[in-house]
Amino acid sequence: MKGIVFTEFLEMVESKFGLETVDNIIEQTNLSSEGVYTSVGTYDFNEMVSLITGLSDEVNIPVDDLIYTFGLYLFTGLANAHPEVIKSYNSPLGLLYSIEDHIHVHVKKLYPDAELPTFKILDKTDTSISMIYSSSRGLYRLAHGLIEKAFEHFNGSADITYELIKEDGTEVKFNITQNG
Ligand code: MNH
Repeated sequence: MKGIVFTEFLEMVESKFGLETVDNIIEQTNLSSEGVYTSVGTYDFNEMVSLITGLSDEVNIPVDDLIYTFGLYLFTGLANAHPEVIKSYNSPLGLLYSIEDHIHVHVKKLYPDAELPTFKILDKTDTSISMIYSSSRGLYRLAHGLIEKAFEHFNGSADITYELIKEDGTEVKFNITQNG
C-alpha cells in the first residue's frame, strides 16, 4: 500500500483524535516501519490493518466506521496531492465514471507498484451511476467515503447505497444517485 495512504491516515488520526492517539497506536502496534512513512514509499497492507484496528481499540469506534471516515478525509488528500487529475472533471458523476479508465490509470503511471481496486460500471444516467468495486483488500467503506466526498468536492451530495456481492467485501455493488 502506498505511503500517501499511511501519511494521510496518521494526519487524520492526529486532527480528529490528537497526537497522543497517534503515538499510542504506533507504540501498541508491531510495525516493521516503526510508524515512519514517506508518501512515495510502499508498505505492507497488513500494517494499515494493524493501525486501523489499533485506532478502533483506542477510540472505541468500529473499524468499518473509521475506514469510511478515512475515505472522506483521503479524497481531499489525494486531490491536493494530484490536482491535475481532479481538474479534468466538472462533475462528480463524470469523475466516478472515469476512476477505472483514467484516474487509476494515471495513478499507476505515477506509482507503478500501486495496488488499486477495479470499478466496473453497470449503468450510468445523467443523475446516477451503478458500479461494482472489486479488490482483495475489501476496502469498500473507503470507496464509500471517497465517493461521498467526490460529491461534496463539487458542492453536491448523493444517495449512496451498497450491496455486498461477496460476504468478505471483496466485491460490492454501489448504487449512487445525485441529489438536486
Ligand atoms: Mn483511488 C487506492 C477508490 C480517486 C489514488 N482508491 C484506492 C482504494 C480505493 C480507491 C477503494 C483502496 C485500495 C483498494 O480498495 O484495493 N479512488 C477510489 C475512488 C475514487 C478514487 C472511489 C473517487 C471517488 N484515487 C482517486 C484519486 C486518486 C487516487 C483522485 C489520485 C489522484 N487510490 C489512489 C492511490 C491509492 C488509491 C494512490 C493507493 C494505492 C496503493 O496503496 O497501492
